Amino acid sequence: MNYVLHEYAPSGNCYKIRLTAAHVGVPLERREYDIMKGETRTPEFLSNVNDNGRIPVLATPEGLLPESNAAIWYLAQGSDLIPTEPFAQAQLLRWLFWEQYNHEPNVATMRFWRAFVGEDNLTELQRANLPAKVAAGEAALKLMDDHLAARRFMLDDRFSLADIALYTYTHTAEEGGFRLADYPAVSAWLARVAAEPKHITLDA
Ligand SMILES: N[C@@H](CCC(=O)N[C@@H](CS)C(=O)NCC(=O)O)C(=O)O
Repeated sequence: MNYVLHEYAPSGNCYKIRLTAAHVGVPLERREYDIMKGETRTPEFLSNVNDNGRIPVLATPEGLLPESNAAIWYLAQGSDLIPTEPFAQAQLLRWLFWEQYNHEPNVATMRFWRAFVGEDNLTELQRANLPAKVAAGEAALKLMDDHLAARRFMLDDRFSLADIALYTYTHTAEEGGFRLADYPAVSAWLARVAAEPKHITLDA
C-alpha cells in the first residue's frame, strides 16, 4: 500500500501525520511544497491535490485526504492509538476538535507569524489580532496544563492519537513566543510523549 504525504515539512500539521505513521509503522512517500512561495495555491495544486489550497494532504489508495486530523484518524484506525470503547473514543475526538479550534489557530498561528512570516511583515489585521491570539494560546496551554496535572496523557494513562495531535504544535510553542516553563505539567507530558517507543522528531 502506497501513501504519499503532500506537505511542508516544518508544519506541525504535517508532522502529526509523519508521527502517526511512525507509530503505526506505515511508510510514507513525501512530496514537499513551499507554502512561503505559494506552492499550494497554484492552479495545478488546487485542481489535483486540494481545492482548499493547503497542506497536509495524505494520498491514500482510496483517494486524497486533506485535514491533518482526518489523515491521522485514517492511519491509526485499528491501532492502539484509538481506543475502542465509545466514550473513550469520543473523548479522543473531543481533543482532536479542540486542537483545531482552540489550540492550533492560536499556538500554531503565533509560531507561523513570529518564526516564519516575521512580526514586521504582518498585515495590519494580523497585528491587531496578535494580542488576542497570544491570550487564546496561553488559555489553551493553561487548559492542557490543568488537565495534565493529574494525568500521564490526554486520555489518562493511555498514550493515544490525542497526544500526537497536541504534541506537534505544543512542543514548538516557544517559537511562537509562549513560555513552556509556565506550564510544568505540559512540559513533563512533552517529555513523556517524546520518550514513547517509535517517536520521531519534527526534522526526522
Ligand atoms: N485544518 C488544516 C489546516 C491546514 C493548514 O492550515 N495548512 C497550512 C500549513 S500548516 C497551509 O497549507 N498554509 C498555506 C496556505 O494557506 O497557503 C489541517 O489540520 O490540516
